[in-house]
Amino acid sequence: MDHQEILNFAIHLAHRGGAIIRDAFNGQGLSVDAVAKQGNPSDLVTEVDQHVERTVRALIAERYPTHRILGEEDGMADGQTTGWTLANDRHVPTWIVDPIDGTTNFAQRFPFTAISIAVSDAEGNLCVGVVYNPILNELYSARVDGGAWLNQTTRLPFPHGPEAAARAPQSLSECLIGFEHGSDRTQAVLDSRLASHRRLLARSAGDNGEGQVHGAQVRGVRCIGAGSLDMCLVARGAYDMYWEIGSHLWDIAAGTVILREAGGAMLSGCGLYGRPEVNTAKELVTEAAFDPLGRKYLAVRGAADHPALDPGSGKAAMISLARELLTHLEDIEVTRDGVSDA
Ligand code: LIP
Repeated sequence: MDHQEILNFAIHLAHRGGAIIRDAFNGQGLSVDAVAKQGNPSDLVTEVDQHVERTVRALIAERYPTHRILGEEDGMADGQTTGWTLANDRHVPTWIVDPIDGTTNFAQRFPFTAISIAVSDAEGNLCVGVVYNPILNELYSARVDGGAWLNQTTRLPFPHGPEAAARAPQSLSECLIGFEHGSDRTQAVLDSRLASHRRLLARSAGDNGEGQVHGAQVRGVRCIGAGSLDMCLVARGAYDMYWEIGSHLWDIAAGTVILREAGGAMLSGCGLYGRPEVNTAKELVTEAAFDPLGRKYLAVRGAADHPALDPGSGKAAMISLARELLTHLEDIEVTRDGVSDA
């Protein structure tokens, strides 16, 4: 597979879909009116999501008729609803399309919304990713071994280069964290997420007058409502990490390629709070343990190596901080993508 050719076509698709999104956003095309998916008012779809996905699918099928396509709105092109894998015995690439990530933002005309397109090879390796915010005209793109780019001209992370690259923070109190609340508002899930959110913000140690607190006291938490753009903010180096349980492959697939090419890492976001038996199990929080279909995600930015330490020390320090972050976050049970109807 020619990664550059696929990337060029993915960028073309992102511009085609992005133009439809921008026109609707500006009141010049389809309606931004949203309806609730499966009766959940926190999970929206618009006619623009559907039109963009259909347009992108048709263009891919015309150019690469044998390739598999997996989209947020219509699932697998061949109708397969369970048993999804990226690796496949047809030996063909898989396109992973989120026509509009951040649909709530789009419907509200809040300008953080994007089309996200990724490609994995037949062995299941994510190798091309494009995330395009057509409202702010920011296009993030990457292919394996080609670096990650903003608008095809600015290398990520930003600023780039050995002198400019950011060092690893010394503690969680120096970290800015992307955190999404997702669309599952059932009480147990919401309680768990809010408890995790609170623990991230709470003072790191000591008595707050109402008893002992043991939070992470991170520098700040942001919820922008679009997982693909959260991923790109980590790739840029604007966020130190982004955590979410419950989002889907199409929210993070393109961002995974962009983040890795920017020197960062994707890890399992499985929460470790209240699970002392696994708090020290380093094998749980490694790049190798990341499951793209697992719906538990922790994205970590790259970091410059410490001058006195071995190459790779910057990334290792970030992964170590990521493990510590997970000890403040509760796990939430979710069903893997493609195990039941998505
Ligand atoms: C949304 C994400 C958001 C996440 C939601 C949902 P959609 O995607 O980007 O960050 O919290 O669970 O997946 O539905 O707007 O494409």
